[in-house]
Amino acid sequence: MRFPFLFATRGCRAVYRLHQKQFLSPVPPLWKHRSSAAVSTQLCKDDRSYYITTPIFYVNASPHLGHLYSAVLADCLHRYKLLQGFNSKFATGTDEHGLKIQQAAEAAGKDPLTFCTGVSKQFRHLFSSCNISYTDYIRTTEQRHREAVEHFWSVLWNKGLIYKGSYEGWYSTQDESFLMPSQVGDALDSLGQEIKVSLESGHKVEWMKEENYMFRLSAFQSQLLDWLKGNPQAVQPERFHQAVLKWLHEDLPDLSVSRQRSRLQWGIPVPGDDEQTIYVWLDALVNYLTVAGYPDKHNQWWHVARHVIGKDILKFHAIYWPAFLLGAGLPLPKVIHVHSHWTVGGKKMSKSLGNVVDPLERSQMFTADGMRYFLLRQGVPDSDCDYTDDKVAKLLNAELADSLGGLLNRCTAPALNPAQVYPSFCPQSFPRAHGGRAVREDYHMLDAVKKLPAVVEKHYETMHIYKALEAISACVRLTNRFVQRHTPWKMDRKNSEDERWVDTIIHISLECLRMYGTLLQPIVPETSNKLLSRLGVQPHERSWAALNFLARYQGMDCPFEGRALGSDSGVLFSRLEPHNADKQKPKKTKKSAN
Ligand code: ME8
Repeated sequence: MRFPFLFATRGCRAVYRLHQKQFLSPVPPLWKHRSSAAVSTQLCKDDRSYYITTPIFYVNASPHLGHLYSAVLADCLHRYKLLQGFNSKFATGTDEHGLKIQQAAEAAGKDPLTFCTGVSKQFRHLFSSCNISYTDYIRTTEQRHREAVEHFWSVLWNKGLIYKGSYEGWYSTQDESFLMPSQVGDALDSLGQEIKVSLESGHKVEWMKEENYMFRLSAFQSQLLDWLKGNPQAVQPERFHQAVLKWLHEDLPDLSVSRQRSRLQWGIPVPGDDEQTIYVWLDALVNYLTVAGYPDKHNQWWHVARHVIGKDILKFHAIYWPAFLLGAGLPLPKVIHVHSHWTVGGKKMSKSLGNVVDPLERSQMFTADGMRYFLLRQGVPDSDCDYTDDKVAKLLNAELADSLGGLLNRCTAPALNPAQVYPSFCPQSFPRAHGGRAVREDYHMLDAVKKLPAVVEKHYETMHIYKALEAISACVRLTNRFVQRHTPWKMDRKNSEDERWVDTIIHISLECLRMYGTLLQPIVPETSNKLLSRLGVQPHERSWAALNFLARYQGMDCPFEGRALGSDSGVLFSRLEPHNADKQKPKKTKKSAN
């Protein structure tokens, strides 16, 4: 028996009283340890560990564009950290318990587990189609998760942080959320009848009154404020950090953490009380610990946990979750990266409006890399973005097919590069001090590309991926202009001075392309692989540490100089027809572009 002390409600009360005193002494502020000057050996080792998660997705319906967005963001951060030599763990998965899922399974006429397995597979299929390189896929119906949740509950219980009480108030099944009266408003349903809805999500709410278990959330208000004030990077971007601070200055009542089993059967029973089911959000949040190896082996990963979440679930992650963790005596997440939402045609995606974008269909239409690039290039974490197929096609044509693809095509085409090599750089043609054949704009471009890895790193770190892509795209344009400016195709290779200059132009352009290909690996892994392979860059030469731009210009040896290019496997990225993207088969790219 795992919890002999928890088998009767009465027993529970006894344990609660026993631990009241312990609870009254403040829970040590664990987040402070991590920023303290005394860095232990263990922490030094952990410096190279990285743990990133997506929200686990509800299986009441098929995946939509927003789900893919969360997954692509986390995948990008994971791949970026791997490039930097980190030992990175990346978890995603499905949230399978709760009333909403119970009702969806009933509506589908299936038993809940069969229903969940079916939809969970759809998420997995989407993620593998889009190269989401998770290292762990968790389902909350797994036994390992049940054990973690039961253990977590028992820790909170033993510390006197959970007590039996009664809850009366509003509940939104769609959001699986309890709401304060101030968060509820009036609305009309599709039949014109008056209903109450959540002001935040617009979902219907119902009045409920139940005996259940309560978590002492109110006791954590000041510790949560201290944590946020002491860690201004804990919730990013800043506007979401401010939103959480604002909530914490309002009333923070205790939280109901169970539902009566008679209403909710599809969930983990409260240990020791079969009449109650654990609240789905407590169950779901613990998934992050389950993957880390909780309760026995989570230390390596739990110190370095980062969550990527949508703005709709901020309160659960930045208030409930840290409070549960503080209660359980565990470190808090290092960062909660929040992103905004995708709208479609200016409206929230919804089944009733019929505007839900199927990410699998779109990734077949635009390719996996195409969708990844679009979402990361256009998605702004701070504010909502609108999706249209037309925008996707235009962006991909301009930046991947024409600009990047065109540059690669120019510099590797046999007409300009007959020897099919990474040609030599000539320091006399392009001296460090001005005076050769290079002009001021060329030096400016070199400077911009040299600084690019640091710029990209800064933006990847704060999940402002679109800014990193903006910077890369601006550099690709500069390199195209550089080639355009010097018109190497007009030069005569029989003239040795001209030949050295043409080779130098191509050498520089290929070095630029090598930088872009390396930096773009977390965004468009297939396209980057194609680009780097064409340049002859070997897999072990594609890490962050290998980003040594234009070594010859610095007076050092360049390992690529004179090396044969890789084989030509066709256009880098095929063009799409903007006005009819959904019916268009990919076409060949333009030969060259700016
Ligand atoms: O909330 N645009 O699951 P969920 C961008 N199971 N992202 C969106 C989006 C949109 N329009 N709509 C949803 C749950 N998302 C819980 C999470 S975690 C312990 C439990 C993204 O299936 C966004 O990240 O409703 C959101 O937080 C996530 O999908 C939730 O999906």
